[in-house]
Amino acid sequence: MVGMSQLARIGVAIDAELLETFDTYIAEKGYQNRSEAFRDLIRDRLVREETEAPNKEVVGSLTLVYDHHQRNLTEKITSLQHDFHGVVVSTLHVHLDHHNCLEVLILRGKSKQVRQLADLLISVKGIQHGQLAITTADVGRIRKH
Ligand code: NI
Repeated sequence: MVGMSQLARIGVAIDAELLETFDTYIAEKGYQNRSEAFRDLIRDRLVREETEAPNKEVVGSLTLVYDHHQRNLTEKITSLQHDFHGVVVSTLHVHLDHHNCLEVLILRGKSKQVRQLADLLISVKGIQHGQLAITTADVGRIRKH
C-alpha cells in the first residue's frame, strides 16, 4: 500500500502499576500484544484531535432512538435531514417495537457541519438517546495498515 511506512521500534519507560493496569485492560479487549494496543490508542487519539478541527472532512455515524408516536418528531427529523442533504449520505431505520425506532445516519462533511446536524437532531424533543461517532476517511499518517 502506498504510504505504508517501515516499523520503528521504541522503548517506553512506564510505571509498573500503570503497565499492569494497561495489560489487564488490553487482555480484556482481546489484544494479543501491547504493540497493537499502543498503536490503536495512538491512532484513536490522533483521529480525535484531527476531527475536532471545524473544517476537517470527516465521516460519522449518528444513532438515534425515538418513539415515532411523539407529535411532529418524524417530520422534524426528516426536515432537518433535508436541510443538511449534502451531509446525510445514508440512513437505516429499524422499527424496534410498537413504539420505538432506531435510526442510524451516515454523515459526511466538515466536522462542524456533521456535529451541528447531530446536535440539532439529538436535541429534538422526543429523541430518547442519540450518539455521534466521528472518524476520518483521510487517515493519512494514522492509516491502520
Ligand atoms: Ni420505526
